[in-house]
Amino acid sequence: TTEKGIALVERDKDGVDKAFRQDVLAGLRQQPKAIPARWFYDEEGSRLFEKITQVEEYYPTRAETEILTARGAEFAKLIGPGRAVVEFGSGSSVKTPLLLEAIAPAAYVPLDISGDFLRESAAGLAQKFPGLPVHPVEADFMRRVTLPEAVEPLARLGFFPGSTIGNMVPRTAVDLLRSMRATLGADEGVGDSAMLLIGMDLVKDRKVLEAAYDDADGVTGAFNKNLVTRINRELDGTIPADALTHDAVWNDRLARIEMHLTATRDIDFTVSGESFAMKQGDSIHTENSHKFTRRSANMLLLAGGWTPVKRWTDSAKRFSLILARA
Ligand code: AVJ
Repeated sequence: TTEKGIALVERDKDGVDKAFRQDVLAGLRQQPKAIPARWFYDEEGSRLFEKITQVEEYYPTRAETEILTARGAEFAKLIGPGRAVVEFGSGSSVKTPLLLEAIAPAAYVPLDISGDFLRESAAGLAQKFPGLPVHPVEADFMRRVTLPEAVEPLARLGFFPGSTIGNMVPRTAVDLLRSMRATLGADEGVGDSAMLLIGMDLVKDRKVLEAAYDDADGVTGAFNKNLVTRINRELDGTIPADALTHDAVWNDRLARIEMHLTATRDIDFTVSGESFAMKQGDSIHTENSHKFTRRSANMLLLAGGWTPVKRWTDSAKRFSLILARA
């Protein structure tokens, strides 16, 4: 954790996030080229993602919200009241209140690397739940996080909705699940009872999946291409956006949707003064979104140190929400 007001993000003298520059340059040097999906979410990227959640073809947000709305009584019974809810990533406006309303927690601890998102979501939640202590922590939840002293005596529930775990390759996902165990204090006193409620999207017809990541209105395409705009603006890039097209393809061997930016002609460009080239048909791999079966989801959780307790799906069986215990 950091002290209040101290930014976690390290910046160059020109104000650019050092990790962003490093990830982009390293990713463009690779063959095939790949940039981590976390860099989509600048202000415009976050706005476009919100827009994606309302697109007809993009079902995950609606499906998960349906589960959270319908299963409140079951959450209450299995999780119980009085816990500290630790959300990995700042709460979205809709999902978190549904959970908090259902289980009557004793505290809410949103964790996020972005202080801005954190303050926004904490303020919104505090307003909706006037009696609930909210303790935002600015931290990188990929590592173990020390929770605020005030929640030390409380049993914990980790909350990780959205199938964000699906954006990680299995090795990284397992590392994260283990970090969550450590953050929630599993194996030490009160943490013995730690639980995790996690959203995981399901394997389905490839046409449905590909449409969800390549909607007819081009919102997801704009989201993907915004990464180029961000690189050109923040890293002094000359990538010709008009020569890159949005692709979303199901990789059946690895059970994931992959998003790419594919060159429609041979191009040369520079980023932060470094030169790069792409041949027509070469791509920059910008995102993986892994999809799970009941068994693959359970196996991933078990590998990360979590025992599945109960699983819910939406009525169309598109998305799963899984409760696990440490
Ligand atoms: C951030 C995991 C919810 O993989 O579905 C949506 C991001 N990318 N459309 C996902 C995303 C393209 C998304 N999550």
